[in-house]
Amino acid sequence: MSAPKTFPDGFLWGSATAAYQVEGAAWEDGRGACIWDTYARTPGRVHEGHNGDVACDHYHRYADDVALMQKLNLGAYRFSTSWARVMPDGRTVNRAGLDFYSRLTDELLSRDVVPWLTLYHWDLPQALEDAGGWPSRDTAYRFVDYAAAVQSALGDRINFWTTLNEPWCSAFLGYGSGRHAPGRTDGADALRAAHHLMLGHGLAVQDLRSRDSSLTLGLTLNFADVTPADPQEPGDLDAARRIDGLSNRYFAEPLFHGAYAPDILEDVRELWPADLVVDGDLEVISTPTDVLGVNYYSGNTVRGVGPDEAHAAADQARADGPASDSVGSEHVEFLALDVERTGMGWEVRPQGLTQLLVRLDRDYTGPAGTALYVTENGAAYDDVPDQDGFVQDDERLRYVREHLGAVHDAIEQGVEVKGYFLWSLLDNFEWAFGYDKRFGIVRVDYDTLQRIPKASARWYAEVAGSHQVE
Ligand code: NCW
Repeated sequence: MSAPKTFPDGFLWGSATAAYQVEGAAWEDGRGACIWDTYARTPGRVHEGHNGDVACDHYHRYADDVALMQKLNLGAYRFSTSWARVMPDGRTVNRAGLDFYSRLTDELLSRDVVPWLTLYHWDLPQALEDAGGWPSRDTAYRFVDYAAAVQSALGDRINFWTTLNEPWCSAFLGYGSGRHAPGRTDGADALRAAHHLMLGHGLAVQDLRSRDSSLTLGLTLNFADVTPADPQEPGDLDAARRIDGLSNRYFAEPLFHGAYAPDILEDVRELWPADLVVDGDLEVISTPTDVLGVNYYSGNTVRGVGPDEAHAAADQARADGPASDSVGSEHVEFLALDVERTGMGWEVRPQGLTQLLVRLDRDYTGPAGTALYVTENGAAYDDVPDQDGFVQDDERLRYVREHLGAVHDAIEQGVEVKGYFLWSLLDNFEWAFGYDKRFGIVRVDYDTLQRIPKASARWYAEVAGSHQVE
């Protein structure tokens, strides 16, 4: 048996959720409609027409959920606020909505769980989508007003603030491939959305900083491990460069280097709206931040394909996963290799996380003095509960153990990673997959809404309590 891996003092052990995925109470206390309410009601968009109306009912059960976190030795809870709860029309503050997050924050603090707040986890108020959504520049300014409203209610008690979760998904899945709300499919709009999300991020960071210079501010990006099918083959190397660029560097370059990378701009040249970037935008977007949240789950092996093969590859790609039919993936085939996969069909690649953290530290966060946190990692599997609802989820436990080992390897290589948030605390509404895919370390019985910790939760509680992975 190998020696236990001990994590540094102060390492934050947490779990994560998002408002639309867990809260439910979709029409209570004045909450307005968000784009996921609409998308989920559009036939054919979400598995079996599921929606977030009830979800895990966290809105009413938050006190029990926080008690459970404490029982599981969790030191931090990463949650998101629902813009449509705080501002039902995207513009006007709803006090009752803010009050929920105030109660949740107080509950967390009373149980010594550090609150980590994400302002936007994909649930744009429908009223703002109707006014143009993220492809409209005005949405970035509305986001700043929303951030300010949340800060004025909770800024006295919350230190960690991240603006956006995975803007790649909001822009490219929401406006490019249409796999996520609002389900639009226009490549140029996806690029507009991406730019305005980042602009909103930068403006919000500046505004929050001016309100309270002591806040810890940043955002969370999703990253993937992208490898060429044949590293000797120029076409495959270029396919890997392209997908790495569009998924990993698209946001990191403007944020940390104040410019879109020339090779990526070239890849999307035909779609690029000439009037998109206004003077000064990139200075705003690259406003220094304190933390970068890293969401990492998987990776892809890619192959370059000629124009003749491109159509067949595109058809295959639609079956292959989120990145494969998005903007810029033309002429790239995502290989369906016979390797270990999770219940989402995502390849299990723990070593990719070590490489990613080392690379981010070298290319972006190290020079900028920005701290790294893994803000999401975890896995969905086809859980089989016993008669009491208990799940012996050995695969998930092994997935998390291996990825924590990968984080530890990065720390041993000198990368300062300051925390890890397991996705997710609870089984929840998994977007287009509805309640069919379960990421939780705690099972939710959707008939009774009972919470039943799985084997992975018991194990993670020991890890969080001891700061050690055996
Ligand atoms: S779908 C997705 N997820 C899951 C979701 O439940 C959560 O809200 C998200 O933050 C689990 O974690 C995130 N992320 C999409 C990942 C897209 C991967 C794209 C790969 C690019 C090569």
